[in-house]
Amino acid sequence: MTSPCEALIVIDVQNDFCPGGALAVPGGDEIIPRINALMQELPVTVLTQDWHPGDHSSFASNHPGAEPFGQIEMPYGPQTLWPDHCIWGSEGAAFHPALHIDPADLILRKGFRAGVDSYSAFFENDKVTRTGLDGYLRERGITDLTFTGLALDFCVGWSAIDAAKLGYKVRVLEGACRAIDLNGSLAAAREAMRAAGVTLEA
Ligand code: VGL
Ligand code: ZN
Repeated sequence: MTSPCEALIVIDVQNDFCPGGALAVPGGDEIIPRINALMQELPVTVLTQDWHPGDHSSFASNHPGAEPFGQIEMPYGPQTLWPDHCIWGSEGAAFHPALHIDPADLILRKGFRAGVDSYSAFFENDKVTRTGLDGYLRERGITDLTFTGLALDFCVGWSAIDAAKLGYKVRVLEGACRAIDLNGSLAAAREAMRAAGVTLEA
């Protein structure tokens, strides 16, 4: 039995993060059947969508001379630069066609302000601007969160850590996630999740 205080959070299962996409995560599409099945088991499902304007500051193409996967200093701290991805309204920003969209109660978009990235589903990368997801979940009485999706070491990890800091009981199903693993980011994310009190399950 599942309790009504539980929600499944599905992070960024979009074409650009799947094989063939602009920022493809290896095996990104392999997790979709399990996520679809989980939607039938948990009482509430939230999907997130990385959703950037073309002039987004996380795109290397908007910084002359910069390369994807490099770093820049933003007013809010260091920011990894990415290939152009998940440009709002594009096919790359659409959910992968195999992902079941209909069971979702909420679709939350993030990263739509040009000047600040948003890995976490709760806070933008400045760590203060809220997306509104915490208010939504609280108002529905949800206390326990199960995270799945892409990428484990960026948007899933940052979201899970913020959720734990906000007081939710958090588990991440690693088998229902895939990672980018840039410069040791996967090991670092696992360590940071554990330190924040996130439970990592297969
Ligand atoms: C993501 C890099 C840039 C993610 C989003 O969904 O993990 N990673 N934008
Ligand atoms: Zn992004």
